[in-house]
Amino acid sequence: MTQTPQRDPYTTNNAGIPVESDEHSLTVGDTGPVLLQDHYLIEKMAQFNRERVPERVVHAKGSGGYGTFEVTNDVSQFTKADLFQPGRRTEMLARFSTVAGEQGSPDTWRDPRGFALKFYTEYGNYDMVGNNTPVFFVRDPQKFQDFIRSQKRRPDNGLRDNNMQWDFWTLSPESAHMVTWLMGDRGVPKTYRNMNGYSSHTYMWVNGGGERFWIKYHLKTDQGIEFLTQADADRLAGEDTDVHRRDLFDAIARGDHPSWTMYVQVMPFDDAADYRFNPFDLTKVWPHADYPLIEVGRMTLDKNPEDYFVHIEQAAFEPSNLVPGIGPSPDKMLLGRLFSYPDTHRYRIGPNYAQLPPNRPRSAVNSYAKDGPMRYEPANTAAPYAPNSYGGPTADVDRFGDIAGWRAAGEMVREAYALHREDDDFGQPGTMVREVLDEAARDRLASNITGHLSNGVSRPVVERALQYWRNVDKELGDRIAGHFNGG
Ligand code: HDE
Repeated sequence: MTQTPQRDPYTTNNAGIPVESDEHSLTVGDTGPVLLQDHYLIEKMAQFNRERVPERVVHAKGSGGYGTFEVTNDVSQFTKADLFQPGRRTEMLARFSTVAGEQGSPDTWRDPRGFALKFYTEYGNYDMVGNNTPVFFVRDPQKFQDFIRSQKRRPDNGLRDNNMQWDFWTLSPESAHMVTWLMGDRGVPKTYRNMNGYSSHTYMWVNGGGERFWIKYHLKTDQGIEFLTQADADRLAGEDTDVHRRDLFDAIARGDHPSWTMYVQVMPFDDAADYRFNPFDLTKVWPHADYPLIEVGRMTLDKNPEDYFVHIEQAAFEPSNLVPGIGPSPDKMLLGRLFSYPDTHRYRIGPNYAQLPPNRPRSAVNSYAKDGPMRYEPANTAAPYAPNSYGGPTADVDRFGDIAGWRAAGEMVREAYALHREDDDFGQPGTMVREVLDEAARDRLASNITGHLSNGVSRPVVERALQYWRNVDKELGDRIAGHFNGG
């Protein structure tokens, strides 16, 4: 029997027992059966069969790293959140992702990019789970599942299908603003380091005096915004499927630490009721002229995960992780997400996902949760219930009892936002096309749309798309129509 020379450290099985060989199974003679008592071989095969957890239903392909967030400006007049107090430095984790592609899909497919942050604060984990766009395709959580199905693979042939995408978008005119972003330069960033992040949603901030504000986060890349043309993106998809993952990992490894400056737009609480449009509508941006950017701090990523699966695949971001001083807003999409994320984690990585290394708070956890699969932190053993008279934790109502909420009353309804003067679908994307993009960016937008629409989209859906773009901007729509009508 040949053996590799002995080395230190020696291989063990999962129970720490030294193994007899890395290479040879235990058999009866050299042609004999493989023996059941080769428990190391059996452990290897069984473990291997269980290596995969389900990929994320969206945002499956991602990359990430650890870093620090440091406050650079005093925003304590707007929030008492510990991580935003002057001088604070907070450790954090970031994960960037594409949305519709699977784990092995190319990084350069046209898609929004996820921008998920987890801050390990003194008072538990704060998660800001945003995108590289300040708006989204739909404004009601009822439509999210349908939207995603139009982006993913068809049930019959397992193929992605531009016809489904345009069918859904053109029947959902609220998507126009986001589709303008997606079809423009921001739809394929050059690298993850060259894109901005946005909360997209409005959140509430509460200061030490109990005063409330509506806010939106912007994280501006310090590396500068850069994008890929469709031609370069297509080429890179073949040349290096993982080009953005590689870029982020290599940059951090060589000490070229990427950073982003965080800003907020702050809206006084009472402005919301009669602002021009519903400020909680996720398909709208707040004009900077009305609510300018206020600097908060800088996040810098300086540490690669030592194990991709442990730290990035098992990372569980959840918009419901809001710490004292930060609350939700009436944005229906955000309220839907507060349920959805913890639910998907329980399914994907198990009900005790909060104990996994990337999700474990760095502050005390004194919850009354107990048991369940793969539990390894002990429960409150003194008394597994509250209230108790055995010294178990009690909620500190004086310090943490205030609710970051708002007054709500009325009939139960199912309806769109329509109470504010500018609650429309096409106004903001039209302004973006005419006033934000320059001529060259408009050219690329028109060409990206034309290319996408020319790939398997049926004539009636193309017709609807031409009208959709004319609604955004007459000239842009006519220009795209010219291509299809031989003009
Ligand atoms: Fe997500 N989304 N989403 N989403 N999302 C998920 O959670 C969902 C939405 C975003 O790096 C899932 O852990 C619903 C908006 C990011 O791990 C899932 C709705 C924005 C990531 C889910 C939305 C996002 C996710 C899949 C509509 C930007 C990746 C796996 C109500 C503001 C986080 C998971 C990471 C992931 C649901 C809409 C961003 C299924 C129901 C809007 C960055 O729970």
